[in-house]
Amino acid sequence: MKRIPCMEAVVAVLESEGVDTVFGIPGAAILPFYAALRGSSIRHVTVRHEEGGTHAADGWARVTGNVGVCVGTSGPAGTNMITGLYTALADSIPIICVTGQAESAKLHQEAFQAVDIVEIARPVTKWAVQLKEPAQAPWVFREAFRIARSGRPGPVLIDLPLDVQRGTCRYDRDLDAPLPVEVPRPLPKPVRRAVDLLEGARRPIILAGGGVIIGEAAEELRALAEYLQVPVQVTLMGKGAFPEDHPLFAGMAGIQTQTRWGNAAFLESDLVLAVGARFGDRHTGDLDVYRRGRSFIHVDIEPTQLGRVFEPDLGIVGHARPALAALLDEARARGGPRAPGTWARKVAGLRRTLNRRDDFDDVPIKPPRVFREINDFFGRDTTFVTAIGLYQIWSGQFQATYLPRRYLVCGQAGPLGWEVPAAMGVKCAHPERQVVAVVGDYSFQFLMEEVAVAAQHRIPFVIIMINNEYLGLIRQAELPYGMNYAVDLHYGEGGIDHVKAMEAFGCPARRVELPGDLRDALAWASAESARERLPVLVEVMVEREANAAMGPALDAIKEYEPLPELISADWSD
Ligand SMILES: Cc1ncc(C[n+]2csc(CCOP(=O)(O)OP(=O)(O)O)c2C)c(N)n1
Ligand SMILES: [Mg+2]
Repeated sequence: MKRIPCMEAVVAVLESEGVDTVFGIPGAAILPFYAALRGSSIRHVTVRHEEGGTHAADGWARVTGNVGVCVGTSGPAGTNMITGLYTALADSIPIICVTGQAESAKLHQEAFQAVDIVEIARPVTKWAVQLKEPAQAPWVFREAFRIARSGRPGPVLIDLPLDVQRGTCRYDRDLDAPLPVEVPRPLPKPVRRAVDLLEGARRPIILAGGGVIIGEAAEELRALAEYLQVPVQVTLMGKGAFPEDHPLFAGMAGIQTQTRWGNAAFLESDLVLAVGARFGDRHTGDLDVYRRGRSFIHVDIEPTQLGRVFEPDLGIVGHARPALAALLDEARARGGPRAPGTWARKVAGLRRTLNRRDDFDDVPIKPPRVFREINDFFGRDTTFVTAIGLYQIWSGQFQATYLPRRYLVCGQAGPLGWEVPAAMGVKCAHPERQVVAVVGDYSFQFLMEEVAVAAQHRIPFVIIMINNEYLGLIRQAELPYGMNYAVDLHYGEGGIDHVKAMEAFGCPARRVELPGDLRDALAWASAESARERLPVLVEVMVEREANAAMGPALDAIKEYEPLPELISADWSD
């Protein structure tokens, strides 16, 4: 077998694993890898910060379902990747970070930019490993892809000392292929028990988490819900697992990203079938309220997730797709499809009556109005990207999503700045899709340097900024402390002029202050970004101290805006 530079074998593995784009920054300690990359079919996008590279790889992975790759040199490049690794671990996103490293013999000598990145990355990865032998190079990478994809997906870090990178190995790409990934099927007995419970419940709901999207199980979810006429809720990470205009859609329960009717429906339910959901604290709020009066079936691919937050009445280990399919098969074996009953009608009634207003005409603009315009203007196929802040909470409450992998949010870790690089990763994966990043003023400033990358590589997307010139979420969190401290970003005429900042990157931007101008601005940004092939910003100046509806428990959400008048409804048969 031919002997080749081991980094060429590694790049051949990347190609065969379906990687067409990598995000990174070269440095002296990773140049043998870059030398191999240069001769490959893979596109390298030079980011402006390694954290941006990890989030771009993460965005690419969230929409392709494949493993995203980020590359950097030794020392600070790897430490800059830690937030991205943590984000990917928290949200079960498969990415591989590749770091250069000083020569093996120098690692104990405080060499320039030699840091023990494997130890630093260990708690935020599924596997962190240093390559020791050139002969292992292709196999360590194959295993990294297998680990990143299997079970609950997640990140891997591979550290490459310079001397090992320079080595050779025997490798023939024609004799090699990706390693198989197991798709665990549920056992028949707990599936039968679950259907017993579903049939016995009077007011069941299915709770779809991010696992339904990652597991490509949206079709199976819909078929099961329709067959048994069980209303479906989604978590924030599950947004898109079920079309929000479906008659069985039951909204979102939660203490932040929730709908009023979602919480009401959840509190009325007597059984929750949770699939690929982890009972995150921003979803459950106070666990006594969350659990009281209902039983839980918890389906998860990762056995150690069962019982982690609270003990379910029934736990089922399995991949979301075969698990939902098995539940449907079992339901079918027991009888024909159900007709919509009182419970499904009641949920539909809650939806009509218990909502929130988004039709405000106020100046300054009230944030819900922005999301009304976003829902009206953008098509169902649009991919939205958002991170963390009040703007994310309004987005979760007001934005409608219809398809899987169209609503991307860094739900658990919530690193500010995630949107711009993640949107870039999405657009690299799907150049034909309309991509929209919804950002806060502060979050945008976190990694705004990545706009330069999109401008250089002509990666177009729309950025909609909800600008309150505040660390708004933290300002609201400070209310119970009676303070407004260290959160105000306002200075001069209106803080940073983001329009000018975008223009400095060579990108178009527009500022909107009146609600009536929103639609035009969105249409302009959408057309302009497609025409110029550039990121385009719409900066929306909103009411500075507007608050989002939140609370400590599902039954204790504080509303800050006037609610729609209650329409009386007759839910009876
Ligand atoms: C890296 C990081 N640092 C700090 C925080 C804490 N944090 C959460 S939201 C927020 C303020 C966000 O402000 P902005 O982006 O303007 O959104 P807003 O809440 O005003 O809508 C901060 C500081 C965080 N989530 N991530
Ligand atoms: Mg803000």
